[in-house]
Amino acid sequence: MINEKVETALNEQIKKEEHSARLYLSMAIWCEVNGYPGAAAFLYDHTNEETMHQMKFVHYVNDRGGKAVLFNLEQPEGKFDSLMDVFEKVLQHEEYITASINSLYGLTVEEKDYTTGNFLQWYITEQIEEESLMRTILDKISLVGQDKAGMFHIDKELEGMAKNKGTATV
Ligand code: OFO
Repeated sequence: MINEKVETALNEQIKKEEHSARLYLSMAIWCEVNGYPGAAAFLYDHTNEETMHQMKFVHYVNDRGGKAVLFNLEQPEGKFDSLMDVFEKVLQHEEYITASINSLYGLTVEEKDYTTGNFLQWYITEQIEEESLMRTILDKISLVGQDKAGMFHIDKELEGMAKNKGTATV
């Protein structure tokens, strides 16, 4: 049985993962209507990933004798200055999620809930990958600057990355 403090913190994380999905969906929509179909495909794909992250938490809380809770969510940001702005915000958001997962892990150590700590290992590894991926994309975007041909190429590359995962929804 999960303790109440850990259950509450896990439910907060469920909310954050759901917000992540909505934020990336909002970014995907912006990309799609602003001429970046590849980036849109990548972010639609990432929306699904965040929903999967949320679902893993939901099942975990319920399986441990707790109850997953859904909250009201704030409206995600929908206006961006550029593709660079979008991916800067993706990276910022992932850093925020990493900090949140780490503090959740810290709580499980404090509460001696080693089962949940073990469950969180998957997220800790996932966050390393997410941050590294977003940094790589951001570096590429910075490198091409305003160059239209370079941007077109990056957009194509992002489309390929979404399809490679096999879960693209556009
Ligand atoms: Fe759920 O990892 Fe991104 O936010």
